[in-house]
Amino acid sequence: MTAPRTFRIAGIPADGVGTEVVAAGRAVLDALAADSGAFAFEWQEFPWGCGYYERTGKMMDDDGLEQLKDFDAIYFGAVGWPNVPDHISLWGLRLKICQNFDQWANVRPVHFLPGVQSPLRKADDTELDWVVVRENSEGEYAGLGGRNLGGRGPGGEVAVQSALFTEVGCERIMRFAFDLARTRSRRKVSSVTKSNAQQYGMVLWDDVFKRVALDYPDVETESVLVDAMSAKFVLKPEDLSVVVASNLNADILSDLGSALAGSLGLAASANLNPERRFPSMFEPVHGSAPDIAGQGLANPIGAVGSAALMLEHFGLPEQAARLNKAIETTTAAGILTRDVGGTASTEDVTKALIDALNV
Ligand code: GGG
Repeated sequence: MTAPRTFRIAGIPADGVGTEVVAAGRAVLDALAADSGAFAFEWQEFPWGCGYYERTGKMMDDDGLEQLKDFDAIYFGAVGWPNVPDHISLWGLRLKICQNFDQWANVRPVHFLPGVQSPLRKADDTELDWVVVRENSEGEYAGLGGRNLGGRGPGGEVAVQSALFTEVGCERIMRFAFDLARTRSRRKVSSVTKSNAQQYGMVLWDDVFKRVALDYPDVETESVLVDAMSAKFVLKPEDLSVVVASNLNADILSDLGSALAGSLGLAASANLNPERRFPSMFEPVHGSAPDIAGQGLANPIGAVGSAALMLEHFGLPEQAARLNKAIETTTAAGILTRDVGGTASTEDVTKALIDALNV
């Protein structure tokens, strides 16, 4: 008998409901692995986050990236808590990992689930399913800028926040989006900018998009301004397949997409380093949700869907499909947390997902 293939996973639950959903995801993944007998997970959990910051003044260890770099993947919860300014917690953990590990492709599927009511009436009788591809390394999140002139006294300070667009950064995320479109039934990429107002970086984005599109004549394209795309998400979502956008625009659009699918609690994501020079990171789209944290109310489906994306990354598409099917079986049976209109706890949904693995 061959030994099961073991994947070493770094767990970083971090803050708030992150702890609850990572525990749920681990339980479901371990159940799947035990049942398959073909693979196993070796977990190491890291205590980083806002609680760690309170004790040490740091969101993660100074050599944290060194500690993470040889894992097969990172399974992340959520970052942010009222005791730490949000820009400190985000830059000290999630963005530190994404940027230093060059996880430049953030894949955020917008998936409509049976038994979950969408606020869109159209969703009742229209097949809706699209993916937001977020440029995850530069754009508005390049971290370039500064504050100065505080010496002028109250009201005199200035701040500059610059967005960075490079041809390399634009081209790689666009090729990723086109390659993804080729795997889908609707071969279409929608590129999103605000290039009428932002005439440098986003016009470069548009130029690169036109150039890259020439290499994919079999893929339909459109370029849409972000304001118009927000309206399209609501009014004509059946026309979407792959939506590629800059860091900030895609972050906002993917939250809109998950809300349209019923709840942010359902949305999965993968922060990929496609070259595999570094581990990729899998996390639910939602944040730490301080209002419901610690009460057993968190929806674990975003975290479990992210685990499915991790299995795909490991080259286990059948196992990923099993997880996704378990999610559909659970929601179709009406086992739903409060954010999607149910009364089930995090634990109830986790147990239902494990039971559904073999349905
Ligand atoms: N699991 C996602 C998460 O923790 N998000 C926290 C957050 O505020 N993210 C903002 C961003 O990454 O743009």
